[in-house]
Amino acid sequence: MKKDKILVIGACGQIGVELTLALRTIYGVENVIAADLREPNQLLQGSGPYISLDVMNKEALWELIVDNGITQVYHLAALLSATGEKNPQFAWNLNMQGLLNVLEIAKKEKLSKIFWPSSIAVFGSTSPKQNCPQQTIIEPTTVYGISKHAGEFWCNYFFMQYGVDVRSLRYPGLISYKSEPGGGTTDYAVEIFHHALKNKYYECFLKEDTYLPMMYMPDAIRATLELMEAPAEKIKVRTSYNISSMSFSPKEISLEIKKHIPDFSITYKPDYRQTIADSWPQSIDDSTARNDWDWKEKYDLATMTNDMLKNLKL
Ligand code: NAD
Ligand code: AKB
Repeated sequence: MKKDKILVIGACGQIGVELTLALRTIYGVENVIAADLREPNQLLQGSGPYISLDVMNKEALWELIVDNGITQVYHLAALLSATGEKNPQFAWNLNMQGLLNVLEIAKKEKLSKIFWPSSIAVFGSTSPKQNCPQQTIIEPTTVYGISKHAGEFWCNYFFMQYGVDVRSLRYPGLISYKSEPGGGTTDYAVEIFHHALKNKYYECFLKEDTYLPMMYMPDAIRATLELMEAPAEKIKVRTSYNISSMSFSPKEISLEIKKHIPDFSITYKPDYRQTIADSWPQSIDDSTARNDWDWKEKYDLATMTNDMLKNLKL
């Protein structure tokens, strides 16, 4: 069993639940503290230590880190793209100040490693739509994207100036069955499965031909763990790595679901999230991650759909 003591902030969210459980199998249950504003998620209840924490309270965060001998932090707490647009000032404050609190404490306490996720939302409508490269024009138009773009440069700054070993991935839209998504533009790709199984019908808030980069949660968790395990000299990008596995539209995923549920139907009623989706790339070039630390996905649209339906039916 590995020796580090880990804090996961935002542990009750879509990624946090699965990441906390995965980290506990590697580092031991008692060595991974889950922290969040919310009550512990059902899957986390009784599975290990949980602490109620507001990441904006820097003193409380600092005390928690020192008192528990924390050596690594996975900082996941944020407002996502759709909810961010409803309260831009709040989203900016949480997404920026939360990260700066973590980075400042990491520097002062010489923590060994920090993980902070960025997003494909850093890209805007002036970035290439297809195979969007690691380095390109980046002009985000959502407050979420602006905060992720600024956050990437803060991570790079703390690495360059103070040697904080902070690592990051630009996750695509993540699809999972263990925990609910938390207010993003790509959430339709999770909702569609629940509605297909419950009602055999889904009204999608994006147009049928809206292609977006997506990834199944087991691949995202593995990418995170592999990035964090990689020797420091292999991590050449200290802003955030592009990672990719699949890209599809609402129409394509609905056709894939129909292979399993033949009478499933879908209609389209685009809302404000269409504008956000239209500003993002349709697919991502992640060759830098593949070259630097050997990233490779396991799931495509067909295998992800099969696994989602199988697990949601249980
Ligand atoms: P989520 O909304 O499901 O979870 C975020 C968690 O943070 C929630 O449990 C929430 O209660 C908690 N939180 C909010 N404010 C807090 C605070 N002040 N203090 C402590 N906890 C607080 O989000 P997620 O989908 O799990 O995303 C986690 C991270 O990954 C975010 O930074 C997000 O931007 C990034 N990301 C997610 C996706 C995705 O598709 N899920 C894609 C790209 C990037
Ligand atoms: C969102 O849609 O906001 C997230 C993301 C891609 O960052 N899923």
